[in-house]
Amino acid sequence: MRIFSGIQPTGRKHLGNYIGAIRQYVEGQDRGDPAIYCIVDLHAITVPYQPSELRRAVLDTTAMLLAAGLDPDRCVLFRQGDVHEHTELCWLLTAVTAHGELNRMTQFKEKSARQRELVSAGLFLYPVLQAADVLAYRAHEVPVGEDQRQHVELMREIAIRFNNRFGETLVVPEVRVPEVGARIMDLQAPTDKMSTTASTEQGTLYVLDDEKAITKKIKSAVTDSGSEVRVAADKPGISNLVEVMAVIRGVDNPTIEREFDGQQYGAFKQAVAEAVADFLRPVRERYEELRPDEAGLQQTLAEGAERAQALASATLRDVRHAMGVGGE
Ligand code: AQP
Repeated sequence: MRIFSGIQPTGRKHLGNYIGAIRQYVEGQDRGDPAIYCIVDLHAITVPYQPSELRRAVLDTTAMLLAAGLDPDRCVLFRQGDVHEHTELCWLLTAVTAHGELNRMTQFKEKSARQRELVSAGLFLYPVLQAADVLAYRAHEVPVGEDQRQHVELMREIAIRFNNRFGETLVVPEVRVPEVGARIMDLQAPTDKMSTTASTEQGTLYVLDDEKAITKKIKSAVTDSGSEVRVAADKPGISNLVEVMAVIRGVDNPTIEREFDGQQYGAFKQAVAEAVADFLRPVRERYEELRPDEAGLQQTLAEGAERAQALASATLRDVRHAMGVGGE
């Protein structure tokens, strides 16, 4: 079982990224043959950014993933921009990607609507590069949060269309979305997902937030005017906190509802704040130990890129051959 997933190089990963994706990456190391994780700097350039900041953010994210439990001896961890096969395959896959499909992508619609400066062609092609990331490794499984489900469906379409047009070459991957915690919501706008680019500071719990910040944000989380700790469509704020608590405790939502039955929101929020702080503290502490060793982080990424390239270049050879591109 080959596993692949990518994560954007934003140093400030939030609880949604951690619960929806990073937790699954760590677990995937035991099942993946191999589990391959990529820090997607090429995706990060599709919106306005600073080059020096991007390099720093890649190291931040590398340290974060290692702090969360990724072990370079048990997975392949690398930077997308170090393996040129991703961009080449992206271009080749545009031949079997419909313009209309890209136009229907929710993330493109939302991000382009928010974009004040140039809406780049890269933002439009973002899902094709994502398809290339996964298909280059012939991955069977893609662990992501709920917001990425549509992109994995598209890459499946692309792989199927490629195989139909050029012969059986690519593996059609399956999405893996966690049962609980696939969509952690913004604390201040609990009908929207917690997001790096769209949420406010107060609405976002960062993995590196200290106990004080965590408590403040959770205590001021938007909730309804009722008093029952219960998951319900008309209680998005409380439902979100129940779900966070359930993930941290490793139980289902009804177990949390029973535990806090009859308690006030204030007491429940206090308990969630303590649980989140305890959950994230070891990651923050480990991050602080690992982040200063920039040479070590670069070395980890370089070794990962070498292993990744060996796998991706074999796929590229087959794809180019099947498509009749380049010399024999
Ligand atoms: N709120 C969320 N709940 C659960 N999972 C989430 N993910 C993102 N938000 C939530 C998952 O985190 C992984 C890495 O995401 P990413 O940083 O590469 O970018 P993203 O998916 O675009 O989400 P962000 O970080 O919030 O950024 P923006 O603001 O750009 O949307 C993915 O597997 C994602 O599903």
